Amino acid sequence: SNTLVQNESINKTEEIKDSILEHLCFNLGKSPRIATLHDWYMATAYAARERMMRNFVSYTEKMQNKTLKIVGYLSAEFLMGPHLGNALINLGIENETKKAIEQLGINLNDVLEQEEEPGLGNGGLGRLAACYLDSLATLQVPAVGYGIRYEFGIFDQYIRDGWQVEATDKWLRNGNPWEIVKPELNYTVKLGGHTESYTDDKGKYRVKWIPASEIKGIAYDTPVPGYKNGVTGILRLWKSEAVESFDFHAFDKGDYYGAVHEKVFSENISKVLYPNDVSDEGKRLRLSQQYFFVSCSLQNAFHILHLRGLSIDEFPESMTFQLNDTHPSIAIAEMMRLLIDEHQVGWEKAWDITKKTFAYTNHTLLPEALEKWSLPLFANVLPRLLEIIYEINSRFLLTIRDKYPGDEDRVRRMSIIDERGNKSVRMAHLATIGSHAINGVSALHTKLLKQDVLHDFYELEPDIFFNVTNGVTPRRWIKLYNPRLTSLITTHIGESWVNHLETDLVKLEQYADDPTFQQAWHDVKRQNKTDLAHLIQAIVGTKVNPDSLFDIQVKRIHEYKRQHLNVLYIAHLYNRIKQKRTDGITPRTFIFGGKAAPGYVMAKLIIKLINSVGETINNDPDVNGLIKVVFFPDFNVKNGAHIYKAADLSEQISTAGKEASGTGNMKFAMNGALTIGTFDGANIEIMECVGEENFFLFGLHAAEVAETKSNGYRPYDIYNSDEDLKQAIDMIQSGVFSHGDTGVFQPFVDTLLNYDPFLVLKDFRAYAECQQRVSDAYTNQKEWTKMSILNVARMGKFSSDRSVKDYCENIWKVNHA
Ligand code: 26M
Repeated sequence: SNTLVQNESINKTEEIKDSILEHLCFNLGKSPRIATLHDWYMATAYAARERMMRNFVSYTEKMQNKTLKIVGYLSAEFLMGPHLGNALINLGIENETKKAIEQLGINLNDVLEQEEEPGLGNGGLGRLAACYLDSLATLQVPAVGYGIRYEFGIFDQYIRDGWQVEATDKWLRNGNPWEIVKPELNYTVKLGGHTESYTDDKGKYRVKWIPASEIKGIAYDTPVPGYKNGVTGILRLWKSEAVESFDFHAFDKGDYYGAVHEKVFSENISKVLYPNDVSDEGKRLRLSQQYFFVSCSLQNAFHILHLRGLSIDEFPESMTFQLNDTHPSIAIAEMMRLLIDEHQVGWEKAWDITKKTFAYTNHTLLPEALEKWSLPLFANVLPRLLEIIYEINSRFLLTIRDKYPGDEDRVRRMSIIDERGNKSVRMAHLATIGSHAINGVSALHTKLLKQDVLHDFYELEPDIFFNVTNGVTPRRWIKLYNPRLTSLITTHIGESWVNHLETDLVKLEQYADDPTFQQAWHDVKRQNKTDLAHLIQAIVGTKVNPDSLFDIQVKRIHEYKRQHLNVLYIAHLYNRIKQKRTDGITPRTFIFGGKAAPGYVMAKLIIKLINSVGETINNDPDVNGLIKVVFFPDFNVKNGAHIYKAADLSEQISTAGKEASGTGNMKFAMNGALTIGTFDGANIEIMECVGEENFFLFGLHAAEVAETKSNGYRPYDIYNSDEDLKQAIDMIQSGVFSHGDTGVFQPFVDTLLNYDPFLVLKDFRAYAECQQRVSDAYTNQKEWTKMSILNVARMGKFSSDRSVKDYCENIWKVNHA
């Protein structure tokens, strides 16, 4: 049978080679002799896509089955990462494709390197959506991911003179072989204008929306392969275009420029991803984007309902929608509009259907991140939807007044409309009131959600609150991006762990004390670090030592994530080195990566600070390479391939209560990094799983953070009472890292000393002490390796397969494999 398997593999290799050559000729019009590496990438991508499409067609067919509930995952972001490597893994053809490509005289890694990733997301929230699509397909859940086909994704980051510089992400410039445009799948979306009431032929009061403009959304489908199961799911992204009729109207009047203007306006809607991952600027175009993709998606859902031969009443059994944060929450009002205005359903029944259909995931507690739209703006862009929201609100507030007579303060707190100051629409309230399930993304986050941000709603309906702790896909984050570790694990426990992480990875525990296994484990990490060291040398030009401790913090730059706490510790170490107090300092390489929102001045200053500290330390002969500091530019999914697998230490040091979950923390730990982290988000659950003795925990609890602040926190007092901290801050202020310039980091120092909103100073001492424990632990390499093995063995819970099963069982009530 072994030869049979071998023959099969040889046949497959031949088949793939033929397919690549065919696509090279017929789709790219090239012969192998003149084909560029990019041509080979395109041809290989088409060959992989072809294999997925067979499954895609049969799966789409299966979705016509009326009795299967389809999950619609509504998200303004899908941060998919490069497709090709992942497709080969999930199709189970990575070895054969490597051979096929080699036989054509090309190296597969060079081909993979050609792919420009679709960066259609900012960070955690967008990447979570991508991991969930992988798990949905792997668990054979009928699902569609609905979003926006941004022409420009998250900006490319460059570093010039230490500062972040942004460049447009032209990801479509060389074509996108993964999408299939469906011009016949298009819907019209109204914007602006006003409403008019009228009486219909049955004498009923009705409302008509007369829009100022109309745009068309076109479906672009990307197949999403399940892991070796013959299933292909769908990512359906909408691109905006002009409605032809508007062009004709302008042409009739002989207004050529007017017609073109219409086209430009329409195409603007899906032009660019907003690069903010926290603070909301309340921009008209952003609201239009949200409404645009939600309206297209819901109209598509009604279309599918019709194709399946089902009635409107059967909507909730036919489809369920998950709202990925409030960005798509206008869907609640749009669903009501479609039911009432377009399908003549009465209010009560429409509301019943809507509530049964939607569920809402909250991803943040930060007040500046809770979406609010100014009332005048909302009325101007979506007049009919605002009327519907008013009606939802007034009916809802009636039930509140009924349940809590005389409690007008509660009514004000719970209202969808914030009446204080400039009136606004609170999207989290709309999402909560219109959903049958609300969830947070880690145990702590859900607890705080119930306690603070949505407390009144929790009191009203405690049973509709759930926790679903986030997870990440082991296919991409271990098997694809850490092949050495994958083969070591698979040699010892077989390969079932790839789609049964929760039950099977734990089999590694038996090898934790095995010296041969420990050596092999250590060698894998060492080789991964060497790879990263070469990449850093090539990209940044800094030479780093693979035998030093690789201490990595990669994530969006934000004050609540406290990259500057890390920097203060580095400044402190430098100070010790300059004072010849080097005892206890373990050789370390500090690696940072992450983008700052273009308008977030403090985040950009933190990037400059990291680079300045790095320049000073890396070039100081007194340091003699004992510590190094590197800023890895343009952190994204593609670069993540080289970073997570090379980490010894994962920095998860947000102010307790601020990081809803974190998912990078999971990617690091399941690739053998130990974590230095606060009592925040999923860190707590990771620590519970891997064991306190295998985790470096420090700092305040969420409750202590709140307490410290309410007691009148004075950061200046801490600065004055901690000599190490004082010296670290003074160095930054006095220009040690800025060629004597005392002005550049002044805003940074001022904020810390006078406000320090995220308690950096308060946690500094605990952090420094914890970092010393890390350094001491790293000197015992055998013990460290054992802790690393146990971390990986016990991370099974954090597979996105487990998260998606939780959603299926508790929220969507759908079956899964
Ligand atoms: C809002 C308004 C305008 C423009 C952009 C936004 C916006 C975009 C993305 C706001 C927030 C966005 O994402 C927030 C996010 O990524 N949250 C993270 O979600 C992860 C997945 O649940 C969690 O692991 C992180 O803790 C949480 O910060």
